[in-house]
Amino acid sequence: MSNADRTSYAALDLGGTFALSSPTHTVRTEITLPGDVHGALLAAGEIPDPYFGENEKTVMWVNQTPWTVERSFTATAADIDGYLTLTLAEVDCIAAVLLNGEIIAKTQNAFIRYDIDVTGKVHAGDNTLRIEFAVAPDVARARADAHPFPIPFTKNYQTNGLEGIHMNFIRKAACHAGWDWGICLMPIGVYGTMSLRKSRLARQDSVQVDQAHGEHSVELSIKTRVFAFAQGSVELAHSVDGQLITDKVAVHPGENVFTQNVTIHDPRLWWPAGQGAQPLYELTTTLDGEKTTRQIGLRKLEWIVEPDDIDHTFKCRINGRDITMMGANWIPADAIPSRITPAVIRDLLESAKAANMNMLRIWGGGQYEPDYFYEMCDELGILIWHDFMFACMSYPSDRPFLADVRTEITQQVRRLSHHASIALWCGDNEVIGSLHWYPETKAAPERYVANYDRLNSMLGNIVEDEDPARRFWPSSPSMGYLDFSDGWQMDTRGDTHYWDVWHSAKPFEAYRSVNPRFASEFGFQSFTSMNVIETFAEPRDRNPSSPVMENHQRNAGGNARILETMTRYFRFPRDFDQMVFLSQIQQGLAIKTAIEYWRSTKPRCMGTLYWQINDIWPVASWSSLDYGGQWKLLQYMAKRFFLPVNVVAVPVHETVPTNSRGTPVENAAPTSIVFRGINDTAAPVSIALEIRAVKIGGGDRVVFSGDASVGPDGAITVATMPFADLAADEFLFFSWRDAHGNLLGENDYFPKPYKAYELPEPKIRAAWSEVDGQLVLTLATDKPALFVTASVDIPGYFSDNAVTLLPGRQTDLTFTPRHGATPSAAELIQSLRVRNLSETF
Ligand code: BMA
Repeated sequence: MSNADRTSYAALDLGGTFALSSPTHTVRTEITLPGDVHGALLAAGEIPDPYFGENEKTVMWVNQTPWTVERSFTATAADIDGYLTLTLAEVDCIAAVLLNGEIIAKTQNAFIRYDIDVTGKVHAGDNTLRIEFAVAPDVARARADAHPFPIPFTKNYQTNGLEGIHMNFIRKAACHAGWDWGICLMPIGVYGTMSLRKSRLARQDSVQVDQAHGEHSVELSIKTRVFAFAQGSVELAHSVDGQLITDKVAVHPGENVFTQNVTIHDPRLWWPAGQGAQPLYELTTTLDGEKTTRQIGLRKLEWIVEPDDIDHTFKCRINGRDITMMGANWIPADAIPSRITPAVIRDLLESAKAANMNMLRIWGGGQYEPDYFYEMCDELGILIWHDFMFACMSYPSDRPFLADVRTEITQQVRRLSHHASIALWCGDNEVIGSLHWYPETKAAPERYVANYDRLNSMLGNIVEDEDPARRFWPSSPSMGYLDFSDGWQMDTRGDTHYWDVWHSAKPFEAYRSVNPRFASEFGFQSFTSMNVIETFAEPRDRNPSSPVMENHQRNAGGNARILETMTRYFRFPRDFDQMVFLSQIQQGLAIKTAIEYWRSTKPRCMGTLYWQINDIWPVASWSSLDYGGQWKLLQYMAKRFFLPVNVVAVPVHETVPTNSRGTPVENAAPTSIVFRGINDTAAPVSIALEIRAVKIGGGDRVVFSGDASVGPDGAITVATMPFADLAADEFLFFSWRDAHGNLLGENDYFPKPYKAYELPEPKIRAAWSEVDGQLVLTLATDKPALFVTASVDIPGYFSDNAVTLLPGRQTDLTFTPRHGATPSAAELIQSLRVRNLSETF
C-alpha cells in the first residue's frame, strides 16, 4: 500500500470512557461505551444487581431518567484532513448527538447505523462528543397518544406495576420492556461502533455477495455501495480465492453502486452443521485504503414451498438436498446489553452445535445481532431463520414510521446478506396472530389488516430488491403469501407455532395430534438450575411461590403449570431442589415427545425449532440453557433427539381417544408402538435395532432384533410391536448400531407415566478413569435408573446426561469445559454429583 493510500482512510475509535450524568438526577459517574447505563451504574455501585431478588423494581428509575454521556477526544491535523463521518451503531435509542456543542444528529432507531457527515466540524485538538438520551417510554407514550387510532401493545411486559410501554412506537428490542421470560430494564446506551472515519473522497457503505451456482463453479456477484462526498474517482478492489479485481471507478456525490463478478472454480461447498464442512472464502474489499473483510460460504439455499398431496411443502434445500432443520429459537443473550460479548455468544452457539442443531431462529421481539454472531454461525454451520424485529402486536404504518423502518431493514439486509448462515428473512413474530388478541384489533379487523399489510408488504419488497436470492416469509407463523388468517396450528402448509401443551395445559401426547410441515415454535418451561437460583434467591426465597421466585417467572401461572404438570406425570418431588431437577426432566420429556414424533413424519415435517435455547436473565423459562450458558437437561436430551440417525418410538392409537372437548385422553394406552428409523444424512444407513422390554425393578427380555436400511434423507418404520405384548411393569429400551456394530444411539419409551411405576432405588456407581489423556466418567447401576444425571461445579457439559441406566449396561461420559475452564481431575472428582429420578420423591 502506498503512503497516499495509508493516509487516505483512517478511523478514530471514539469508544472508551465517557462521563455519565443526568439533568434530573444527582448521579455523576463514568460509563464505558460501547456499553449501557445499567452496567455503568452497577459497576459504580449506584444500583444493586438488577437480577437479584426483586431489585428489578428498585432499578426502574433508571429507565425513567434522561441520561447524558460525554467525552472529549483529541484529533490530529491528519485525522481530520478529509471528509469525515461519525458512525454510531446501536444507539439505544432516542437521542440527540452533539459534537462540540452542536446537534449533529437525532437518533431514534437502535437498529439503524447512523453515518453522520461531520466534515469540517472536528477540530485539530480537543473535541467533545455528547449524547443526550430522552426517556424512551415517555416518547413512546407521546407518539401513541398522537397517533390517530389506538395501536395496543403486548401484555407480555405489563409487569412490576408498570402500566406497560408502547414498544410498538419505538425501535429497540421489544423485550427490553420485559417479556414472558424477561426482566424489564429498558436499557439505554450505545452498543455498536462509535468511530470517526476519514475518507479522501468516499466511504464503503455495504458489500453484498450473491452466488450463482453452476456445475463446477460459483459466480460471485459483489455489489459494493459507496457513499461519495464529491465527484471524482476512487480505487475499489476485491480479493477472494487468490483473485484480485481492482477498478478505478468514477463516483458522483451520494450513493454509488458497483457490481463486480468473480468466478470460483471447483468450489468447496458450505454445509450446515452435521452435513459437511463449513469452508469459508475470505473476501477483502478495499476502497481508497478503507479495508473490510468478509467470510463467504458457498452454498445454494432454496426454500421449497410448493403444492404437494398434503397441501404445500415447507422445506429448506441446501446444495440440492432437502435437509431437516433442527434447532431452537434465539432471544437476546442478556438484558444488560454490555454483557453480550463474543465469548458469551460463542459459548451459546457452540452449545447449539454440540446439541446437533443446524438452525436457530432469531426471534422478532429481540434484536439484529452483532456481526460476530453471524460470523460464528457461518463458521459453525448454524443456519439462521431471521425475523425482522416486530413481535406480538401491531405497529404504526404512517409515512415517518415506514421511512424509518425502510432504512432499518435496508441496512440490516445489506449488512447481513453475504452470510452463508442467513437462510430466511421473516417479516415478524406472531403479528398476524396478534390481530386476534386485542379488543381494539378485533373490533376493527379491516383497519388493522390494512395497517399490517402496509408494513409487511414493504418488508417483502425490500427483501426482493436488496436480497433477491433469499426467501421472504411474511410472518411466523404464516400460511403464506398474502394470507392473513390466523393459522398457528395449520399443519398442512407454512410454519406452525404449537403452544397448546404449555399455554393450554394439554397433555404431552397432544403434540402427536398435529403434523406440522415446519414447527417453528413450541415449548415447555422448567425452573432454572439450582446453582443459578442461588445467584438471585436467598435460602428463604427458594420456594416456587415466594415473591422472588414469582418475580423470576414472567409467564402468568407458569410456576403453577410446572407443578401441576408434575402431578400428571411424576410423583410429587420431596423438596425444592428435587422440584427444580424434576422440572427439567419434565421439560425435556415434553419437547422430546414433540420432536421425536414430528421428525418421524419426515418428509412431511422438515423443521423443528423449539422455544427457546437461551435465557436473557436468570428465570424460569422454556430455555434449554440457563442464563450463563449451563446446560439444562433439555439441552442434553436435544443432543439425542436431534441425532442425525435416530430411532424413535411412536405410540399408535387405532382410534385416537379424545374427551368430550376433543382433547386427547391423557395417557390412553396405544394399540401398538411403531419404531421409526430416521436418516438425515445423504447416504443410506443400515440400522441394527435391538428392543428390550425392561422390568422397572430389573430384568429384561429382547422383544425385537433386526436390521433395516434407511435411505438417504428418509424415515421408515423399522419395527412394530403390539402394546399388549408389554407387561404392566415393563418399559422399552432400545439401541441401534451401524453395519460395523458401532453403537449409534439409545432411546427408551415408557408407555405409562413415570408416576405409575414403582421405581426401585438404584445404587449408581461412578468411576473416573483416564482414557487417551481424557477423563472418562463411567456410570453403572444395579437396578434400572432413570434420568441419571452427572453434574460438577465447573462450567462445562458432559457428553450425555439424563440417561437411562440398566444393570449390565454402563455409560461412559466425557466432560467438555466451557469458557476456557481447565479443571483438574481432582476438581471434577470432588464436585461430582449423580442424581436420578427415583430420588426426587
Ligand atoms: C412465543 C414467542 C414469545 C413468547 C413465547 C412463550 O409465541 O413468540 O412471544 O415468549 O411464545 O409464550
